[in-house]
Amino acid sequence: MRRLRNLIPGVDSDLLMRDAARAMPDPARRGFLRGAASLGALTFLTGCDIIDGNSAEAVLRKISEFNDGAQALLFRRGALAPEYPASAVTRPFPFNAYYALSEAPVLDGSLYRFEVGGLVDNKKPWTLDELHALPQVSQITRLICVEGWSAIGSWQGARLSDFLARVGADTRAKYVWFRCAEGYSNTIDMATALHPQTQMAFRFDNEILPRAYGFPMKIRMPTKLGFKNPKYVVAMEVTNTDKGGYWEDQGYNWFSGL
Ligand SMILES: Nc1nc2c(c(=O)[nH]1)N[C@H]1C(S)=C(S)[C@@H](COP(=O)(O)O)O[C@H]1N2
Ligand SMILES: [Mo]
Repeated sequence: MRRLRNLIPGVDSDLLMRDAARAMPDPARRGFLRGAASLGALTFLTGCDIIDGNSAEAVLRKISEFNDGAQALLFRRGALAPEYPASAVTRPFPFNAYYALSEAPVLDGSLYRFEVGGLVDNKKPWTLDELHALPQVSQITRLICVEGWSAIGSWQGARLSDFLARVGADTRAKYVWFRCAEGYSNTIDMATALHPQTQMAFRFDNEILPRAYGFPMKIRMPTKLGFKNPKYVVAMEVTNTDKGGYWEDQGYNWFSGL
């Protein structure tokens, strides 16, 4: 049995697998963790031969292929993603998008207005100063990208659940949709939107969010894969219609998390 070690240079594969295992059905997860998170165990549990797929990407893809319905059943409000000490933060933290950093959107913070729409009482747009004045929380969590890497980052911002309460969102609605400056988008389920670790992040490592990581706002949800975490977010809509998203529309597993 080949151990999932050193698949991604600099990343502790055991920790990565433990995080990833959270997306599995419970008996499978326990068996998987008991089996010391080996690639052989994952092959056994998923019934797929991924031993030749010699990369974390293949493993993560297998996990994300669990169908959305099965994953939704697994979701337990309050199941938290692991948090880490400040010393564990990956430096430099990677930039990732479907384009190079030189093409990343450049937003003017003073002109920025966060648009709020759909099933909410108050559709007033928010300035950045208003958003920064919301109660702030901090998290040091792992971002896992389906492309086969993961990194631990430190984000500060407002709980999305607090914001949804403040704008009078109908939290019986099924989804929250986000639109980004360059056209990227995402739909998440309401349970994830209300999750205590789902954050409107305005800072990375206690500094204003750099352009690379989504200035002025990234929606950070450590219970979901990296692509479900939109950067350069300019609008939000509370809705009962699944409006899809950039990667979801290209066939990526919609739920992609726990
Ligand atoms: N607006 C926008 N958000 C995005 C993306 C993007 O291309 N555009 N890429 C996603 C993907 S695939 C990942 S892994 C993370 C990467 O975040 P990072 O650059 O802070 O590491 O952002 C996600 N959010
Ligand atoms: Mo990603």
